[in-house]
Amino acid sequence: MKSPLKNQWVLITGASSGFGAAAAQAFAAHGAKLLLGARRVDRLEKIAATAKQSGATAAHFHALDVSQTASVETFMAWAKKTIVNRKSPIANLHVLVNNAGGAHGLDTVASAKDADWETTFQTNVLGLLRVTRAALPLMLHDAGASIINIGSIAGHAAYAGAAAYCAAKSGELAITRALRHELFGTGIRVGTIDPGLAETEFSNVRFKGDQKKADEVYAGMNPLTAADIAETIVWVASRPPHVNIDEILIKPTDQTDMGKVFRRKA
Ligand code: NDP
Ligand code: 8X3
Repeated sequence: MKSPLKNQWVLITGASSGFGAAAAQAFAAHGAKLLLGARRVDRLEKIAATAKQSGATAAHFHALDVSQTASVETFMAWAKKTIVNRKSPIANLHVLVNNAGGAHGLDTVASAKDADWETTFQTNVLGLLRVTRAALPLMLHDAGASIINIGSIAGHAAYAGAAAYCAAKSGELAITRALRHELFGTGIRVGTIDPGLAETEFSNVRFKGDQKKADEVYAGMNPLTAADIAETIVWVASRPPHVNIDEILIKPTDQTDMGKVFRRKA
């Protein structure tokens, strides 16, 4: 059976690692056409090449820093130019995956740094808003298009050391819900996928390159994988146009709550 994503344009932010890179491969397997953005362009180049081998009808990439309005606007102008050609004169972005983001530090409010708070909000909250604002003119009404935001279990509960990250992911949830109201009647679908612990580069980034600390986060438990989330993103995007998957909370079986993780002894 032909996938509803075949030949459809899919834009993924934060496609250079983790969920975004895995989503590129998962959409590629459905024959989608990819627009990939992140700051590490060398990585995007490799991911786009692999996606083409995995079945992507097209795989293009461009530098994107979601924390900078000018970068988002340049990126989206490039995306529009890439989509629009003589055969298809109207931009028809089918799926926007707002995935770029992450946590910076695990410090209490009493000891955290402005720079970490600012990066957290610039990427997870303002970046999501900027990219969506710039992408909306490229999305057709009533064509089964989707905006899929990546939230977190951290948007549903709080834990010590993550005040800014939890606030940012609560913000992502609020933005998703507001957008759902704003786009009501356009046929553009809006939803959020909110994962629990998943082993990607997330913890390495949070702990500023300290891989030992990052590994401890997943010690003795079976975390989610990037492929698990990519599969979910593609499932959401491939529902029939009248179905809007609003919110999904997805956790490892070994995690029931933020701090409640089952760990096997070595
Ligand atoms: P990774 O660190 O593996 O990937 C993060 C991606 O975001 C990278 O591609 C990175 O690209 C990109 N990114 C970060 N900052 C920017 C920026 N300013 N502009 C553009 N791209 C940026 O982590 P994950 O794949 O795990 O994270 C993806 C999303 O999932 C994040 O929003 C994260 O908060 C969320 N999440 C993660 C969970 C987990 O446990 N792993 C659980 C729940 C949610 P580059 O550095 O090249 O710019
Ligand atoms: C990432 C999951 O538990 O590290 O959003 O905050 S957690």
